[in-house]
Amino acid sequence: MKRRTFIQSTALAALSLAAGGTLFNCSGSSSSGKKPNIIFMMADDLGYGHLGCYGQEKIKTPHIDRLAWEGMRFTQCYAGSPVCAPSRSVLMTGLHAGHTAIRGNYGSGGTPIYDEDVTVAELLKSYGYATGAFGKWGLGDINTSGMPHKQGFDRFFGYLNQVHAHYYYPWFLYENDKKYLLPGNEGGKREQYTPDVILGKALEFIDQNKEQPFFLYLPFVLPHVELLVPEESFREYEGKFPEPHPWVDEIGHYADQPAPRATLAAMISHLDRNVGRVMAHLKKLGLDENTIVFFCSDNGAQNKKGADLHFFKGNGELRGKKAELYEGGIRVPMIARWPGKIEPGTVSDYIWAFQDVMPTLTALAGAGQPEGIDGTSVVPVLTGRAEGKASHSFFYWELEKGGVLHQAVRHGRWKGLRKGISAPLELYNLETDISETTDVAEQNPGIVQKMEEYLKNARSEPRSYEHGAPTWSYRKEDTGYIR
Ligand SMILES: [Ca+2]
Repeated sequence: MKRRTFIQSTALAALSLAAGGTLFNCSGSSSSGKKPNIIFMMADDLGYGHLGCYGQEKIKTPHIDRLAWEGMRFTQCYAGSPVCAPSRSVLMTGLHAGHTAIRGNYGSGGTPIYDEDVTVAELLKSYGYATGAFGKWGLGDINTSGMPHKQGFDRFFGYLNQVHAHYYYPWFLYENDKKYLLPGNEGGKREQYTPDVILGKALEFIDQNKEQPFFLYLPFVLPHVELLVPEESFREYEGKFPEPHPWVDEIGHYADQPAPRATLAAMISHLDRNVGRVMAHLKKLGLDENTIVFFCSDNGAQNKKGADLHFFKGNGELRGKKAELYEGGIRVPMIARWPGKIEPGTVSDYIWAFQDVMPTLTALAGAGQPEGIDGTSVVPVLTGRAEGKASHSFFYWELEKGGVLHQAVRHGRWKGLRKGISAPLELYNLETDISETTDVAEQNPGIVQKMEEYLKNARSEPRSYEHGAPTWSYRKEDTGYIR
């Protein structure tokens, strides 16, 4: 049974949820028509340094930069995890990496969240929002409890299985629980670039729901590991950079790429144009003023398949990358734009993380703080009324790597990290050492002790998972590629 309820002012919605009855708009307020639309855009593996507004010099991202100029750009916002599935799990559940349902990129990419898990979409739906998710889901494959339309989304279009989302030219996607065929990609053809197909469906969702408040979740599949982009986008960067590392995929999982640098840059600029298309669509429909738009990434940039993290400074000055708990794995771009409510051109060093997204979005919808979660609303920060420097005294991340539990803590200016529960804690002062170059644990035994105390109770054991049989495989007929 779904069990998440709100602490304040939402008794009716809570009752409705608890009773498992029909969910309805029960705000009882005549102002319900003025609830802001919420668009939450999230790139995949886009690093802290990949955007112009975060210091990128080689890749053009004018539309996202414009969001930052017109809104608030955060310099210390953190993803839920350094990898895809748990980061999305934190985002959807409001529980941090030591409590949330999915703790790693398991198995075949389709490990589901359960019926008992309550998502932000379910809460917003109970508050009268139309809900849609378009892109890479990653929290439950076909015929599992984790499918988005069983987790609060009225409409879903895209990839259910996150390994399926490794491919930009597959021969099918899913529309709710139905296969949606892409004949232009059959037999190895590359005619239907899924980021654009998915965006088209998302714009339709906006059209269909323009008269009522909607929550549009856009987990983009760009610029994740495979390096492929349509020809017209590639041309913008063709020959612009030396290409000393053409990518040949030895196991044949990802496509080969002779010009990885130009392709990665083109993919990020392509993503940027798609963000621009969403914003232009909002303006065209007159929804621009009453819509709050977020843009972020699910984890730090990676360095595989010729993505050339160092050439582009994809994670800026941050140490590490995707799948690591150093800042490069978890600190991500985060921008919020809301005309008339968020002061344009603001840069905030407020510290917050993905577990805060659920309560932030429910607060925007006029609901109170959901009970039993780890997050807290940052709406007061967005509207310039916040006190304090962080949403929490302690932030927590974990990721099991090779059977060893890696953990990280942020406490004020301090960042702690250990590779194994019995391993010594590394300590960094992020105020003076954003690149985590110098371990200062020895000089600060009091901070180390405080963090180790916190870590004793920071997490619960993950529950058992039903990974299920893979519905996705690496067969060539599935990828649609001819190699
Ligand atoms: Ca990712």
